[in-house]
Amino acid sequence: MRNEAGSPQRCDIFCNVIDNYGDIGVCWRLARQLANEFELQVRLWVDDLGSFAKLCPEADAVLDSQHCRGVEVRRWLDPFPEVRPAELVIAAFGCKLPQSYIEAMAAQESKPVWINLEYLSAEDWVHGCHRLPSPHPSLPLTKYFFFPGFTKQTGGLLLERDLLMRRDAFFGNPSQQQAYWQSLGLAMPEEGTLKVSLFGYENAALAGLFDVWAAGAQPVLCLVPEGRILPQVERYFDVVGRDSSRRDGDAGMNPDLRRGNLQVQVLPFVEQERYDELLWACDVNFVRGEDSCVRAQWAGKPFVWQIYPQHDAVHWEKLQAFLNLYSASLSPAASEAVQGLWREWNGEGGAGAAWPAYAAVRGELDARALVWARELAENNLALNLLDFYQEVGRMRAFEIEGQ
Ligand code: TRH
Repeated sequence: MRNEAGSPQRCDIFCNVIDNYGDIGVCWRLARQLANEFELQVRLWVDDLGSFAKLCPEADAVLDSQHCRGVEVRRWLDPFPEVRPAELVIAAFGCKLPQSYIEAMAAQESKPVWINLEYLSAEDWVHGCHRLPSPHPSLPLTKYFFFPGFTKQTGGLLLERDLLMRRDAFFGNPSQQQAYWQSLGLAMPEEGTLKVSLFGYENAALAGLFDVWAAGAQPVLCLVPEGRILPQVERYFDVVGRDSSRRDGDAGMNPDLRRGNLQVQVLPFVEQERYDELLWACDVNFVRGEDSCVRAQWAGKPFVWQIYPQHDAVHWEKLQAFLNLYSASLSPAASEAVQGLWREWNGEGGAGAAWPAYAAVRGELDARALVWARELAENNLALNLLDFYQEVGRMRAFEIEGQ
């Protein structure tokens, strides 16, 4: 908790949902953290409450205004209602704020600090753009670019105050782990079973990887949260249409999907706070997009990232930039294994061929993942945002004094 002099009291976060759950996922996480850890009054403006309700099932997607977990959640309507802007205004992922809201910001005697919170990238150019000001062309307002990232020259990553403590408590408590598996309707997996979570987009490499796991010597339990990759999983096991009673979320009604040494269990999409437990409970996590990728890093377990594909293929540069950073302190064998599997999983070709080399270096990856999480934890996005808010306040005071 910190509500010091110079800290904002109120924050407006604007979220325009483009696709999937990443945009709202990041905004919802940040909103909760600012409200619950830093005691800000947070209003989250969302244009797609249906997506929001997937992450926060207690939300009612038909309401224009509601309170969830300490956050005021508002439908982003057009025309936009007349409201008093907050002192801290966050436009997520470059979304365009309503003109009337911008004018209301400009009309405030003390101008809000307007932040453009950008997408996560490990590319070097981010260092030069983080915290850059962009003065409004006609109004007395400045917008600042704020880049999350993995190095000290960036805004860091979203990390709740108690997350790593809760994770370590889970790791150290077999009965908590057992309760978790029971909550999935599963027995605690036997010693020696490789537990994998698999959250992904459609992926041409899936069947090949499943084949390798099915034919391998080690039993693999693969947990697949319902979502875009599910139809492929069903095709692999030839269950399409056979189980017409299955509804989204009815994981318990899924047939037992097995081939060779591979068992697949489909899971319901859970509320956002509960997704971490799945990552903690597994040995290797396949993740996608932005937010689940960050959560996999906090889990301190080896992970495989399916990056959000972009039309102009710029995502390959993003992927490589992260791989360079992540594998810098790995042995050559581990670095090559990680790069091989990640490239394969992102569609470079091959299907499952890279798995054996990856499995062979898992011990090293396990150790590295924990250290990596500890290192990243030193750069906390929410704290950095609030520090930046104060810094802008000091800069403004200095400018006024100098006039
Ligand atoms: O859903 P995504 O593919 O979102 C993407 C990316 O963010 C991408 O960068 C962006 O450009 C694009 O959307 C528009 O993947 P992501 O970011 O991992 O978001 C998924 C969210 O869903 C994350 O907050 C975790 C959450 N989640 C749950 O709450 N419950 C679940 O059961 C699962 C599997 C995920």
